[in-house]
Amino acid sequence: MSHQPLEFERLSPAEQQAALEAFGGRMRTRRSVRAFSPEPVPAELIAGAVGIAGRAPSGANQQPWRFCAVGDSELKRQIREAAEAEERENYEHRFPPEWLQALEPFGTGWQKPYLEAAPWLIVVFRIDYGLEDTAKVKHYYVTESVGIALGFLIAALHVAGLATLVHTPSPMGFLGKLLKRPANERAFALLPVGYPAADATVPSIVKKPLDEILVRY
Ligand code: IYR
Repeated sequence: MSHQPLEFERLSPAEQQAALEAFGGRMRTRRSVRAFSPEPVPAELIAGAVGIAGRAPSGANQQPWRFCAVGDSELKRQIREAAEAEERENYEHRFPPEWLQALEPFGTGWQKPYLEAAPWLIVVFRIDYGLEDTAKVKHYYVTESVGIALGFLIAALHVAGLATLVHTPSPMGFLGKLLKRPANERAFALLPVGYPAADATVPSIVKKPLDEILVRY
């Protein structure tokens, strides 16, 4: 593969500080939202955010991700129905008591009305192997790569003034079926995207302080 000179914007210390403060200030207000307004969101905003997610680094630059943006009401209804069937099983039978206890403060349950209320659902798929020229090509670091892209996506949507929730109904096999994805794509996360409902509430959580998450050597 040919190499080319790196384009790199060198910032002054003041610019570096200002950039972190601006982005940090925006990111500090990000919350996972579980109550959405049906207010529409232009498809271009979703496309713009997915374009940013696609800039994420990935193992061997294989970009092992697919983003399916679902705005169709009937498809959203089918996704909600299938997700609720799995989640009902989880909450009523599959989750061990410790897990239910960990979720209790968040007030989550098997009902997922946000899957129909939000104007968009972005379903993120991981592509475990390539199917170029019909031969299977192994992909490397798929979990890490798709996780990084998902982080970019959530940040991009937030700075664009949109609310998201990372929802992982489990198991998620129904998403590949409903969206008719090929066998090499496996659902990784499901993100309702839109504006929060006017009466949305969020749990009063705290993020760990810096000195607890950063160890300096
Ligand atoms: N995926 C389930 C349960 C759930 C799990 C965790 I970890 C959460 O932080 C929240 C929910 C659901 O969406 O209800």
